[in-house]
Amino acid sequence: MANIKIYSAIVCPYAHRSRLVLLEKGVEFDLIEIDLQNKPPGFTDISPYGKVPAITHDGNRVWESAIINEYLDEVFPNPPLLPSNPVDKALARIWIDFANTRLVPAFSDVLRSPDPRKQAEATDLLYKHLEFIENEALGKSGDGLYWFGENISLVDLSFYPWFERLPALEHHRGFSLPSKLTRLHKWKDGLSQRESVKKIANSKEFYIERYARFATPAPVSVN
Ligand SMILES: N[C@@H](CCC(=O)N[C@@H](CS)C(=O)NCC(=O)O)C(=O)O
Repeated sequence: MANIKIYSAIVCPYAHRSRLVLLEKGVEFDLIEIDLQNKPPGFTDISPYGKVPAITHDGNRVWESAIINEYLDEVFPNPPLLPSNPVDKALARIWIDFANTRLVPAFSDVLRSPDPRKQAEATDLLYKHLEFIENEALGKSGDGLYWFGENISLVDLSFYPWFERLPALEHHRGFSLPSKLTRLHKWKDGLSQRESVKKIANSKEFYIERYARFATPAPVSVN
């Protein structure tokens, strides 16, 4: 039995991040699928916020995907997934924060907002964030495929799950990655070919179907 357990849900992009990190590290782990609509009793003893992902390792528990990923990078240092120099390491953390506080909320609002005006605003914002990534990150990372050039990092693995889910935005909201963002296309296509990514990739049909309920929520009943 592996001494790492990851509590995950197949549809969850945050859990996807941490599973990718475990695969990139080549460590053995047990995957525990949590039904988020019907969480097992006592789940908050493992994951205090009641969310996935959470991991247990040698009797300790860690939750929050960005924190889990840094923890994994520290306890399994090979291959390293954060740059070693302090400036690039700070930059990596800034980009992961950008994913969490800017890209992901805009992605969610495009998909989930029932109000067409809010959807349009979120769409503009999402395009703006993608352009920012194209120009400020990938456009400046040299010839290598990844955020930091030749070597994959936690930044790539923190963003990728939302890019795998783009077909759901395209299908439900008509949103697609603009073709002029050539560097971002190259990054996404390159990452999709990595062994870790291929091993746990889901089809576009899977996301289209699983995200349908967020895109077309049942009407709220007013008593
Ligand atoms: N900030 C958290 C977000 C995790 C999250 O929102 N997970 C969702 C599934 S994608 C969840 O567990 N939702 C269940 C709930 O909130 O009850 C992280 O980065 O790990």
